[in-house]
Amino acid sequence: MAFPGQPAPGGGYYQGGYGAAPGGPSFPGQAQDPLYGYFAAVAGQDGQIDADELQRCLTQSGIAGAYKPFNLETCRLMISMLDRDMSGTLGFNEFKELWAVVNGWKQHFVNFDSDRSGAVDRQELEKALTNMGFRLSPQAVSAITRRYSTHGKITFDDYIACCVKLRALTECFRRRDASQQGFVNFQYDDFIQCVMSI
Ligand SMILES: [Ca+2]
Ligand SMILES: [Ca+2]
Repeated sequence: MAFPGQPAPGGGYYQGGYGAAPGGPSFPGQAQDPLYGYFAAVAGQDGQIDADELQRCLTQSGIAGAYKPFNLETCRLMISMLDRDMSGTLGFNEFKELWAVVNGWKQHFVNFDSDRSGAVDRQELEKALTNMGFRLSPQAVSAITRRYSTHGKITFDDYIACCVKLRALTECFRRRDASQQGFVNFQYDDFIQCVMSI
């Protein structure tokens, strides 16, 4: 059953052409992956991408296009979202997943930024979130808009930060919602760990 904040059935995060490998990451021919050389160059000697390296790589890759490049806090958010082994950095598989997710979100943003102003408004954000499978009340969308907009407009950088947080918190919630009914009992300390680590 879908509930507020929960992607609708069949509307998972990776549907709609995000390009992630079906059935989870599995990269036997890692060295042959076109993204691997790029990853290795960015990651440097430790073979891991930290927030500084991610910011540099996202800026240089031109993934933001004509939009303002990502700020460091957004890069930290992105790392916390996909840092599955809790190392604080991204390994290749984690980076590859991030790459696919960010490209998917960018596509959404471009689609909903219909006047190419480089920003979306509340209505456009609501459509984008619904399209991504989030079921949120108008009050929730308004609260998100207040938090992530400047003069009612949400820039690409803030939009990605918003998507990252929403996705990470939804996953955090869903992991605890065994019956998928939209209700979870949180211990205070667990709640703080969830929210403060994102
Ligand atoms: Ca590194
Ligand atoms: Ca990691």
